[in-house]
Amino acid sequence: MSQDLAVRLGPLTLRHPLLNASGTLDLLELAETMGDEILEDPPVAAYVPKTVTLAARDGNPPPRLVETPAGMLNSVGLPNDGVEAFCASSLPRLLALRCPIIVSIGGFSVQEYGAAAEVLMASLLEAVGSKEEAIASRVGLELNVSCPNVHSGCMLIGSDPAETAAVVSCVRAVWPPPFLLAVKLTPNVTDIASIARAAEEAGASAVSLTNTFKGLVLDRVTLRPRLGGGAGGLSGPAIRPLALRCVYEVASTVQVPIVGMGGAATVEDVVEFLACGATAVAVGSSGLTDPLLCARMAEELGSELARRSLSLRELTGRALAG
Ligand code: RRO
Repeated sequence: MSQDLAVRLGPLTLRHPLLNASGTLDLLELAETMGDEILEDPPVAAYVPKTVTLAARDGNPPPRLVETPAGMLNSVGLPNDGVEAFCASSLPRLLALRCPIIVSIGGFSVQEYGAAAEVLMASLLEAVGSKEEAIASRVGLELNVSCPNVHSGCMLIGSDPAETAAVVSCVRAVWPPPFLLAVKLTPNVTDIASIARAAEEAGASAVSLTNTFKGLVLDRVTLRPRLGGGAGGLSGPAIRPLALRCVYEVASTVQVPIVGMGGAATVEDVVEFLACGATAVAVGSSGLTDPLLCARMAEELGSELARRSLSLRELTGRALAG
């Protein structure tokens, strides 16, 4: 990697633009099979753990995943042990990673997001000490207002500009600037750019997009939904052109940095997201089968930029008019 590939997401410096999408890479689990070296040299430039909620959840009934042409459909349903358990068990190990972390929180009301962010901030202040700058350069927050697999909150909040703004304002009261506050947007709306604008105006310092597209797969024998949860969220290469369009439209609308995602599986895909205005690119489904993919694509990105005689800065946003 000869080029300088470092990018900034607010106060976080990423050594290259590749990270994981929440819920598709469990670094602590990977360390159990691959050894603790993976934590000392993580394959991602920032690590985003699976979304946590204020209260523990069991998630949706199985089956939770089904393959589709060039993709997969999931209805996992946000299983997690709750934010307090996350702060007690995972957070201390994640803070020792050699890369920033972006904690993802979900919720079922505006107040729940605020309460979860407050628990996280209190734990961080206790773990790292009261030096806010020390935390701000290492830990960001992503508000998942886009999980398609629960019946209230989350995506229903993120489908409405006013509700999205209310969540951002509520969380900003306990997670103030300069802390990174990214909002993860759903593509299951008529006008994603208007949601991004609402998030930015309410104080978000980044947006990540897109979460999965709502879809349905039937069992062709029983003609019933294949997934235990019924419908689900579609991801993988099948959604890449759809996600790219969203990134392109949002990049034409907001000033805050964008984490682009949706079916990126090769360095050429990464180049496209960057050209559409993404500052960083997250890998989701493709990382499930190849957890080291981000590291490899970061290496390849250096060569790809050299081949095109472009710097990362020159590539970023190249597809946008003007
Ligand atoms: O857990 C899930 O079912 C899930 C989540 Br939180 C999300 O953000 N996106 C998705 O496709 N599935």
